[in-house]
Amino acid sequence: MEYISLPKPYVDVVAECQAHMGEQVTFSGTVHRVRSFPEFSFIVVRTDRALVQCLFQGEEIGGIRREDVRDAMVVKVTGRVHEEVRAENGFEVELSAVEILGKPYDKLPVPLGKKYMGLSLDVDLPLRPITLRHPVKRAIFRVQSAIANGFSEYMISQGFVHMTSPKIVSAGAEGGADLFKVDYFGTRAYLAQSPQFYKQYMCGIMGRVFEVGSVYRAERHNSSRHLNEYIGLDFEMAYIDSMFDVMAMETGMLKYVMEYVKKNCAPELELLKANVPEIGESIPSVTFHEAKQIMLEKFGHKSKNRFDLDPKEEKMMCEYAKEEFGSEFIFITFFPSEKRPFYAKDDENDPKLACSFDLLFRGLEITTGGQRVHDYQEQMDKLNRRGMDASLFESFTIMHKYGMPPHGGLGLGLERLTMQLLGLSNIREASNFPRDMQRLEP
Ligand code: AMO
Repeated sequence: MEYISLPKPYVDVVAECQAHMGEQVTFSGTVHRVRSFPEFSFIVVRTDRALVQCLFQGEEIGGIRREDVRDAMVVKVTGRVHEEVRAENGFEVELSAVEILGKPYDKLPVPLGKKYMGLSLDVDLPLRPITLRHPVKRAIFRVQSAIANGFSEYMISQGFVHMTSPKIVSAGAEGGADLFKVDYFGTRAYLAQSPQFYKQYMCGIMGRVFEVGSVYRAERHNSSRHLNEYIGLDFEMAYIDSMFDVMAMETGMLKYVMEYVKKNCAPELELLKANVPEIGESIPSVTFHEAKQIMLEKFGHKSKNRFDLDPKEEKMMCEYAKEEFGSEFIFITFFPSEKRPFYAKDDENDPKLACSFDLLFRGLEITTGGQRVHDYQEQMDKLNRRGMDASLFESFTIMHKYGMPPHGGLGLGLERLTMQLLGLSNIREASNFPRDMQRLEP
């Protein structure tokens, strides 16, 4: 029998080296780049987060020959740290021992050691287990992880409970044809289009809930803003007075997330040359109707879409928000009810409009949200008005039947937020292993 004790603390190699100048350190990583000179080589070791320059003097260290150290070898190195202003992070490690932990069996298929690899997506995506090792590529996913963590932290601080919802479901929540079918032991099932129903149920139970989870859309848009599987940052909150409470919560959350990213990802933001937006006390908001007017008056643009904004219009409204309010975000509210989902609450003053909003950021919709129908009769009437068979939605309307608080929430696409924050031109760059119409691997 053995006892397994607690783990050793995680060591940040750069901080450890900086704290031990002039002393010996040991750490592990992968050989990122080797630059050889007649008497010595610079071995740049890629750790979990940084590149560390190591100096290999002479022809051999402890049986390891200098000429044998090559790209992609996984090593454990020991050496003395000393200041070196020309090296990344301002120090260098003069090696005294090298242990080989893993080795490559072939030449790397991409130039990982270069500052920028300059790969097209067609070359990059099939090789993602390797290309994501590149410091610039992996930085995107450190930032993405921080966005999700900042989101979770803020939600928890506001009394939200972290929930999970099933991804194999019997019906779509968002309507439309973009459902992936699944054979569920001989019964037709689908991959969840959103956690919509479940977050509504849970908000009737917990009051405030959030989820970070996979969302599946079988849409056939092979566009730079659509994925067939993405990560949704969703929340739902009870006892709201209106959808404006939901929008205020999103404003607070985004402000927190941006600060969180700045605090936790400074090296990555620098590497990616990212510009984190400033969010003040509020985000400007205009109604859908006002947006159409603004586009006509300011841009001479007569919109053809009666129900939504198209991508060009989203850009226009962001340009307007930047010029008029100095904001990189803008809410659009009160969309025509007809094309908003059946669970959206209609405006009491004008039932043709839904209490539903989108949030645009740097020219792209990143969020949809709103107030939901919470009254049973109102939900049944809405289903009937739309000619939907209410009996198919009994497992949804059961919550309304037995009383629900006024509530609302939103869904934010993690990859879209990452893409806009980092100025990426294609959403696939913001998904580590993207699922699109052509891609099921890796
Ligand atoms: P909606 O369908 O607008 O709303 O989705 C919410 C947000 O999810 C992101 N998104 C996508 N990201 C990548 N690829 C896609 N194919 C894709 N589709 C959507 C967008 C979008 O704003 N249940 C509602 C939300 C709510 O009201 O709570 C919903 O799913 O960033």
